[in-house]
Amino acid sequence: MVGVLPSQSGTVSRRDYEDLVLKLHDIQAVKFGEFKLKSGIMSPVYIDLRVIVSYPEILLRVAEAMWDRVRGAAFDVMCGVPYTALPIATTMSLQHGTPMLMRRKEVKDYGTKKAIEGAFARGQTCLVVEDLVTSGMSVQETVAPLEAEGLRVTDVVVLIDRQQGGEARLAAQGLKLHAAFTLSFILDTLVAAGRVTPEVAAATKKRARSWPKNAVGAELLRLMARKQTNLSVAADVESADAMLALADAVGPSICVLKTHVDVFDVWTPAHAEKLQALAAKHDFLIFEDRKFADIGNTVSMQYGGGIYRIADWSHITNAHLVPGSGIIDGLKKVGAPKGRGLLLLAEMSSKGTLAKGDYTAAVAAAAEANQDFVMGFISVSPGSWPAGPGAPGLIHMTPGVQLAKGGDDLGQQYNTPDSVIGERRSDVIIVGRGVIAAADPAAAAKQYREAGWNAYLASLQEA
Ligand code: S5P
Repeated sequence: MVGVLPSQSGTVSRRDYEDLVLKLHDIQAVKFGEFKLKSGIMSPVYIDLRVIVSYPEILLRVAEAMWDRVRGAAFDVMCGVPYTALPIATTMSLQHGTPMLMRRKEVKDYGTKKAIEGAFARGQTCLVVEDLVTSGMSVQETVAPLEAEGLRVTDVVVLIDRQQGGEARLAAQGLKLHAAFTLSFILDTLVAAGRVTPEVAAATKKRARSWPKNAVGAELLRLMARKQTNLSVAADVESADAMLALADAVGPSICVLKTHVDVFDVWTPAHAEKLQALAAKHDFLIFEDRKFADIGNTVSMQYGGGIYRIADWSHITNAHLVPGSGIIDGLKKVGAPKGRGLLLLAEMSSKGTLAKGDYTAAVAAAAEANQDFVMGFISVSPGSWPAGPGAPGLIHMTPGVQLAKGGDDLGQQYNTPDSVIGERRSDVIIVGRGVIAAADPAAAAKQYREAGWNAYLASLQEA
């Protein structure tokens, strides 16, 4: 095998790791940029490892640095998380002769449902190879189909651990994380090389801790940034089939599809599967707007079971805090092991809502205390909350949005995307009839996406 990295007693030295950090910085796989939340948070380190494929020597070093970290772990096959980690896994496979598998990002079709490609036997152990771990969510999306095929997964190797809860989250599932680098190591190395000031590095480490603690919240922010949309469409249409058709039509424009599946006369696991496939195809998250409102024990049954089995397919759901914080515990018991996120209703868009003042403040406090599972709020005017818009890292999603201010005859009140995102300081607009009642919902979604995202970018510049 090619000894690409200078090594002492067969291992990669600290110097080699530092050198590799500088090379990754040279090719801008690691750079500084900003992506802010309304509450003032940003992710100043921008890591995009896709560029590595253009630098074969660096790709080889990356693969060797990761291989070095999993020395001692036992595995029969390896599976790269699509897409960025695939060339890395391939390089590791070629260098060390360990066979590789591939997970399909979109399951091919509903007929064959082949999620894992390659030759393997049930009971074999599979190493998962990923470029970056933030919260651990995308790793989990790869582990699940591997385990469904009867493979054992015990170890995960990544190039960079962003140190935002991924290691603990994976450990809770019995997975050991091996990282070539932590974000702190990268920052320390860049400071030592004079490429980043100690002040920026310190601020970066501090800010990194304000990234959403809930995995779905973190994923939503990444998704918004890569897809350039803060539009959620409320798919309040007449049937599950119509909802699926709408999801396919507006999918390219949205970050979240919001559903009320209890308004359909038929809902089957096949509908849920098709919706999940559309979410993978178009890169959006699913939000079943169930508005739970019972004691913890009851909501855990309603969320995990029944006809709808919401926790099985919906990344996000929401709840009222009327029963007290036991409702969060009850939902978390079911949702946390499945990697789900919860929004708390802090305010409502409807006329005469009782969710205001002290109630809203109590919801903000409960969300802050439960950020591992609570990813944010349904809110209307977080910018005017007396104590500020809630803990940093929590996301605001706001319904009651149309291009013109107004309402319906049942109490709904509409504000414009500019008002909701600019003045009221929310993050995501939720639009139902503005899109679905339009003659061309796909075109309307494009329009709302543009209005929402422009308002978002404009308000970040002011912040
Ligand atoms: O306060 C609220 C909270 C929610 S989640 N007001 C709302 O309107 N919603 C939901 O947002 C509501 O259930 C519906 O699905 C959507 C608004 O739809 P539209 O047609 O009025 O835009």
